[in-house]
Amino acid sequence: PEKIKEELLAKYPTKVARKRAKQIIVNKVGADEEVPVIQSNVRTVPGLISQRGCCYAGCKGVVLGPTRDIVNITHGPIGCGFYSWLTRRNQTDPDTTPDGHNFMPYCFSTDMQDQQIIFGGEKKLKQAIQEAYDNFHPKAIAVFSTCPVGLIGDDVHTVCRQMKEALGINVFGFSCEGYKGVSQSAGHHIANNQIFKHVVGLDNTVGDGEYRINLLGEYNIGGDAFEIDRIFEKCGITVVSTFSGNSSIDKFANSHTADLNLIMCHRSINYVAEMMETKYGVPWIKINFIGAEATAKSLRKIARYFGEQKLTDRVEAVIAEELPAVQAASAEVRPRTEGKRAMLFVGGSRAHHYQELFNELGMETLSAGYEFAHRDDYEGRKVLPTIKVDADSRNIEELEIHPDPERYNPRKSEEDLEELRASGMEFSGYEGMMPTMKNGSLVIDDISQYETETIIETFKPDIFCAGIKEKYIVQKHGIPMKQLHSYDYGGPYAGFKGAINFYKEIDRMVNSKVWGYLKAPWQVNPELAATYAWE
Ligand code: CFM
Ligand code: HCA
Repeated sequence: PEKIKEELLAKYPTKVARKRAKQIIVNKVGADEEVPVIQSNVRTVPGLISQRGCCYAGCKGVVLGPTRDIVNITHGPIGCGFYSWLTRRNQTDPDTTPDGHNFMPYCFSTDMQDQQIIFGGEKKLKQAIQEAYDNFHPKAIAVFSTCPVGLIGDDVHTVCRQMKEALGINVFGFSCEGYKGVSQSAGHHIANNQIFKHVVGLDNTVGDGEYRINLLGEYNIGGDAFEIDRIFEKCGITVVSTFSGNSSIDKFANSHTADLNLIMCHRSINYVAEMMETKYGVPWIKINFIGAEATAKSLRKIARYFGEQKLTDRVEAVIAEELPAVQAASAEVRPRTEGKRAMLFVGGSRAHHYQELFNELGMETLSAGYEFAHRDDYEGRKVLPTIKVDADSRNIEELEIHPDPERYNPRKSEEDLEELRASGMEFSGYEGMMPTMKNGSLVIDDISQYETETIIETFKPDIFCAGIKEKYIVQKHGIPMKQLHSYDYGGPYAGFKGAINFYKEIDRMVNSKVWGYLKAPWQVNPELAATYAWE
């Protein structure tokens, strides 16, 4: 692997090579090994073709996009709103109750034009909020800033405050201009801050349910949250809110009344979990519902937290009921998937979580990386104190949160927590991706297209997982490509039923003969081959 690393860097100019060398890491794990440091959450080198998106995408598209009953208005040129409209396949319940709303089928934008760029866009934004209110009478309206908003200096927060007063509904804005921060990750943080400031805590009603949890960082792509909800319901676990798959604003408002936060995608939502713990005393644990074994493990962890035999028994019964179908499906495909090799390059958590599902298929992950995650997602949260804060991260507001004078209520006593910790339960912890990967595997942060093609040519993996921009490049190398963002047209892949879906899909893909027949025209007719010379 060290040689491949050298090869990856060889064609870069010295300065670029030096930077990329810190982001392309040969993994080291073992009893007396420290997981190596990987540079991440830093600017992409201009000119490298990155997989990344922008801050606006992380805020509007990822965190708030799946909430059905907020009118989410993109303040900016129409393309930003249009591209972030349902391309992520976040599903929702239509909510046909009398006071339910579902704005998912709509794309709201101020459709900013030259006129606004020159004279300012606040007036048009105000009109858009009024128009949305008149037409839909929503419970809440949120405004998302795109790059030009910050450049021309529109004050979306003042506009929102004025319209909140005028309309008497919750109206709040996000300064999530695309260029803020180095990737989508900045947008997650901004989204977390504003939703915590403007929504969480507004409704103090404690609802029914003995075991009340929030599921944080699950966005219901391809129906994943539906499958997880099905399992929770069977177990008798009450989901107070999901951030933000299949969500509604009322659920966010009430989320601080839950007794435990479960973090699925650590990267996108750890801020809400931390703030909720500080202000309201709700502890959080990391769970993962990608992979049948991981699902069973996560359910047991939840049962252990609540510490009641009744729940433990029920969870065990559900696992016993669900696992046989999963095991039958994996036994069916495993002779055909065993020993195959995968590569995973996805945003900030799936490159880690999906290794579980590949393990269940007997497949090894040769190389993996995140688009925009931070060192804690790679090396574990224990490195948090050593992460350097640079100008780009300082750019994102860090809210100062204090215990709520009335509502702070630690859910477990210090002794209970100690006892749980002693039994192996980790609170506020995430071990990260690298400690779970093999020694010698290549971990690459913010991979470029050049690096993608080079590792494909070198390793010829049996499957490559990434996003839409990578899909056809990979396929042209004759390698099957699975989108782990949108799931292509498939899913759910979470939970028990999801695992079965995934096994079947990967079996179909890695055993399809079509890729072996694929030859580019210049491979069949050498006279079409040409080499460009530019030196
Ligand atoms: Fe979390 Fe996500 Fe992901 Fe993410 Fe994303 Fe996504 Fe992703 Mo695309 S919140 S980090 S910003 S798990 S949209 S549902 S698939 S890159 S790995
Ligand atoms: C985003 C959304 C995205 C893009 C996926 C892709 C998603 O980052 O803005 O590149 O295919 O999951 O839809 O990550």
